[in-house]
Amino acid sequence: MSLLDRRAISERLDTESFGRTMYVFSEVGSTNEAANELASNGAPHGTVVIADSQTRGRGRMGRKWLSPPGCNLYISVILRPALPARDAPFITFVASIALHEAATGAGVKASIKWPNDLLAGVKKAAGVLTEMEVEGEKAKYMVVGIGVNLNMTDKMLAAELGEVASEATSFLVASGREVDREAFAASLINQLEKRYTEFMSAGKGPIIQQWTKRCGLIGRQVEVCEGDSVTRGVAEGINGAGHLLLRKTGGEVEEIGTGDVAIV
Ligand code: BT5
Repeated sequence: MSLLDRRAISERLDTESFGRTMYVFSEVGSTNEAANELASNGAPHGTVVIADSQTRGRGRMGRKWLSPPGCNLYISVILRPALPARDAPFITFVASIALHEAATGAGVKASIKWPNDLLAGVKKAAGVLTEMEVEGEKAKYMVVGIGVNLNMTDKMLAAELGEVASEATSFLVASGREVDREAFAASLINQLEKRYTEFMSAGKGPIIQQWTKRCGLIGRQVEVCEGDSVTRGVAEGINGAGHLLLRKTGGEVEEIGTGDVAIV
């Protein structure tokens, strides 16, 4: 089973701060958990935590991110942006754009699904989880975590992901090509710094534009589930709060703050 080679990642970085401090583990509970701990102990902006496998990989709202060894990428980056806490969704969008670019570079036709998924075809190949420590109304630090299924075969997806397998895919299954994990990790880190820097200097407008271009939901009839509530409408985009805009049959536009989206 191949572990990740830290040097093979480092030598491909063209960043200023992202990945300049980098931890590569064979196994952790969760890279987000490790990064949060490092951040609370003062780790610098741009610190990267990568693991070959996770035993407690997490998704949103207490869900699990299944994280077998030897095939995928689990990565978290510590950010210390001067940002209001309410703008955290935009860090997820920045990461999704970076992920989409890195996927395209790896020969995978991908699309973004609000709020935090990357699809290859119609199935989920990656997810983003942004967490933060808040101080007053500002983020003291943020941790953006990304899990990407890279080299899982159909057989591995079925064996490792159980009931989730039918909704999940990997870059290998989607493109037929094996991905060099270290090269992909470096390309993702490079993209993350580039997109993050653009966001911090140019603001939300360009991010909304770039995200919308890569989103596979726009113009489609979708259903958003949040607890017991289901909202249907045509996805039109996102607004400055990071909410999904749905045009309902009556013509009015509803803003959705959280939920899981399905194309219907
Ligand atoms: C996410 O949550 O999609 C965010 C996943 C973030 C994972 C990364 S890995 C590095 C870092 N460290 C962590 O501990 N986490 C981050 P959500 O939208 O809530 O989706 C979670 C759902 O995706 C689960 O409930 C499953 O249905 C599905 N799922 C779980 N593991 C999967 C996998 N490996 N591939 C595809 N789908 C999966």
